[in-house]
Amino acid sequence: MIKKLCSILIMALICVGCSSGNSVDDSKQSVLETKYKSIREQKNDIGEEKNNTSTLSQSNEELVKIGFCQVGAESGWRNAHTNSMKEMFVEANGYQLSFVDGNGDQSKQIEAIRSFIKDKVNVIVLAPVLESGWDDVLREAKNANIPVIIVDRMIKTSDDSLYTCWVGSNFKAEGLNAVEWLVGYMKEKGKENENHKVVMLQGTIGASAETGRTAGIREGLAKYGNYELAAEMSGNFTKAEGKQAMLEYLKTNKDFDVLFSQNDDMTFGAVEALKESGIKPGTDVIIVSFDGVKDAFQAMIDGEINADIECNPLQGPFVSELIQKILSNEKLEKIQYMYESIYDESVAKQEIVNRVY
Ligand code: GYE
Repeated sequence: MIKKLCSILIMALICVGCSSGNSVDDSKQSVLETKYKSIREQKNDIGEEKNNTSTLSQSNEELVKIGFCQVGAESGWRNAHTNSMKEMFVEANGYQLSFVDGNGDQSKQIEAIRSFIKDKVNVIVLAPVLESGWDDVLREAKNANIPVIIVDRMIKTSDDSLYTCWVGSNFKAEGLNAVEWLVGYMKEKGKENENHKVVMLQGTIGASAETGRTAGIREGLAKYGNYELAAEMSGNFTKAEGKQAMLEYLKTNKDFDVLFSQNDDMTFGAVEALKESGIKPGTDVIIVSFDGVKDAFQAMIDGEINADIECNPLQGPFVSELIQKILSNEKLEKIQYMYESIYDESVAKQEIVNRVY
């Protein structure tokens, strides 16, 4: 009986993320999904169904006023996140949206929250640039009885009652998964016993997407004796700064064979920097990137990126569901993780057609 249940469970896991079409290539992706699912820490993934179109039932009631303050527009991932929210929070779905682009600046975000409070919005949605420094302004929102949903990056606070709930990614699990993919890849290539020199390009220092991925990568590598984390540098999650940081490093160091780059935009910059320095990305240096935007799938097909750890930006429908629950006083999960997968060069060609961002 237990055996049967196990095989049903394995079949169910294998089906996660299956796309229609070529079954041989689908099964390669299934193997990746099954393997990494087992080291994911989260229990309550959401966002598994690609085309979740949950909307508010239309009525003549007043529109729900949402104040959404976004991090900025630093990356392809960010633009997909903004679009997912803007597509959901339209009048046809019963919403009136005030949108503020924080331009990567926490003080601008704090100012935006104060203006949302002043405007008496029904719900505040915040994608915080940094983890720390939110307590004062969130207390102001709490005193004004306005629920706050944190999205994407997480905040650090000693008082959990300052936010209603959070939707985002398990960044540490993403970092751990990146290392496990690398170790598996080296094994496949017969290089598991060689010494490897690793460079890590980090996102905005102090953002939970950076702190989580950094912690996961460090912890993952520390389990093995033959991976030296030779350098860590920030490219602030942008292509230009990623390229600049890489060029700077390459001036004095060229002897590394692995690059973890904490988002695709920085990876695109690093790929340019490596090429300009006469190093073949994807061959001389194995590159593991994060996000999984469509252009990164093309780069995997072109052999310039080896693997991509997906980070799911399509959060609008889930945030809407949470808002509905808040408005009808339903019980909700405080922490919800998005469903995410892992892709590599062996599946990129089959999977690129399924990418929606
Ligand atoms: O990886 C990066 C963006 O917080 C998960 O921020 C997000 C990260 C994403 O700039 O591309």
